[in-house]
Amino acid sequence: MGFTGENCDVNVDDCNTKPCHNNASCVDGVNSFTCACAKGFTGTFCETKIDFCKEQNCSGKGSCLNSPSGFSCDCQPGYFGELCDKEINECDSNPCEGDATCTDLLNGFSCNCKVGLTGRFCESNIDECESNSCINNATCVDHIGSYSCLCAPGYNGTYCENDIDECLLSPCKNGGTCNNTVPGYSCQCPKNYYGRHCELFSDPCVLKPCQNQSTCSLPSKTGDRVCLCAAGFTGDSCNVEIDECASNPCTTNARCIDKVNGYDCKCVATHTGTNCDIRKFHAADLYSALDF
Ligand SMILES: [Ca+2]
Ligand SMILES: [Ca+2]
Ligand SMILES: [Ca+2]
Repeated sequence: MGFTGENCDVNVDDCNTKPCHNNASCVDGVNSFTCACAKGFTGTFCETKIDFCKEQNCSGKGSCLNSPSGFSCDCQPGYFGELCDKEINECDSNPCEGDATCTDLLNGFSCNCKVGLTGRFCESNIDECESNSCINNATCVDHIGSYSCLCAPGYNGTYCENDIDECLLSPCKNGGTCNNTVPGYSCQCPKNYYGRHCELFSDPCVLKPCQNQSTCSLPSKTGDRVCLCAAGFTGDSCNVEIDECASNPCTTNARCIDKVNGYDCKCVATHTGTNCDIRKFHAADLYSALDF
């Protein structure tokens, strides 16, 4: 059996009928054959597919998949490992922002946000300025968990509720009077001073108000200029020439002629002297004196 030929010396090829299945290779024997199965198959004719998943449930967290050389587990979300026996820690990738506390969940995580932050990842800064108590045209500045007020000029305080008394810093120069206003302040300047802080001086003598070679000065605290008149003049601006004849200095019917800082007396014929008060010597007088 198993041989053929005239001398029965030719081995019959028992593989001739292709008895092996599933890509197995057939090895011819003497009146027999052997199937060398491809991976994943078994049985005399390699007719049976091996079920590697038969006793494998992937820890109950995945489904088993057969492959030619074994099995693999397709894990449910949240699990990993060859047998899906490990749970993924979703906090390992640090998904939470802003110093939040991460809690690992099955196939997920939750972020416990710090005060002032919100969102799945605590990525959103809550706008505390949406309802704020800043007043007097202040600007609200949002922070994390709080806000602050940026005051308009002239105000201070947490909510800009206070008017600043700028006068405490004596901003007005040159004797100006400070008035605290809400907001701000103002300076009431003394005479001849101007500008927001009375820092500018306007010299009234610059306009040359004093006439007739008089001297302009500012001696008084009231800021009024004074004209120091040259001899012979008077008046606030020295514009009045004094009439020295007004006091009738000339006697004996003399005519008075007013001059600057003085006068002339035009004496009648019988008199002389500055004020015509000296009677001239006259022959008639002599005769009169010698009236004997
Ligand atoms: Ca997890
Ligand atoms: Ca905020
Ligand atoms: Ca003020």
